[in-house]
Amino acid sequence: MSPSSVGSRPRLKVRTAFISDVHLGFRGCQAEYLLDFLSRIDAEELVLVGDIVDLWSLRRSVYWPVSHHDVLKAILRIARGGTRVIYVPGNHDEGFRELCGAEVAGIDIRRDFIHEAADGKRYLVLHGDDFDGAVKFSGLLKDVGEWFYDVMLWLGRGVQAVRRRFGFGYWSLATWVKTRVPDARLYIERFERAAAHAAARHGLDGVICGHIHRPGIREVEGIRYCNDGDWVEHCSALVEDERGQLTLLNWAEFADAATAPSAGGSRNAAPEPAPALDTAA
Ligand SMILES: [Mn+2]
Repeated sequence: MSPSSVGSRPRLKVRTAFISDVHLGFRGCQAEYLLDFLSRIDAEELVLVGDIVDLWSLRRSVYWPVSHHDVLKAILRIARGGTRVIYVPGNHDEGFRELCGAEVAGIDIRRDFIHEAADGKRYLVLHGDDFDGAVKFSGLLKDVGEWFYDVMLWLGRGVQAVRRRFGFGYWSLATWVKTRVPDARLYIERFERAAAHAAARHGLDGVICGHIHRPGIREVEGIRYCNDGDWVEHCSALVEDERGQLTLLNWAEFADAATAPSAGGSRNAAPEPAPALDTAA
């Protein structure tokens, strides 16, 4: 990964960029940060790891601001510009799974696939809802959790507006609350193990997924587990450089630092990607 400059806009050159859990059509989607990311990334391959459009939320109520539409346009523009774009639909955009195996507007749609990194390591790429059965949460907890998640995100937007006004960086109330729930940690551990086991069964070196809104890279039982996070709470992307090195980017932090250099000392330190439970998944 090497930052280069085109005019005054710095661009980030990567071999592959993985993003997921964008949730277009859902009020919690951080579309502005994502538009900034898409306009500044220079990737040979862009992988959309599911839950890009939130059909569940759109079925409840139609919410489609210009910025969400602009995200789709930006993705199509990237595909036209010569970047290979692969789309792996998730559970919130499950309707698109019918198109798996097809190519639409220059975008390859896949249920899952194997990504071979520049260092020869092979990764299973899938959204991650496949592991919900292994993680097991009761229906009631899931319903309450979904409602609670919406309320947290709504309250969080108010807090975020105040923080911005006073020059503080991005912060997620939902994440803050969930890191304090012991069950959330257990859920994440079970999910990570299930994902690692799936990669091991296929004889692969690692797994790349999303779904739980919890960015992270770690070794789980000898398997490299990578979660690219989300654009609701974290504004995170997983990127691979020319040597096959995988890194997580926190784009809210990156963009805030780039656009508000004067904020300097008043900004909070980089928020460590914190456990987040995708109860809305
Ligand atoms: Mn999901």
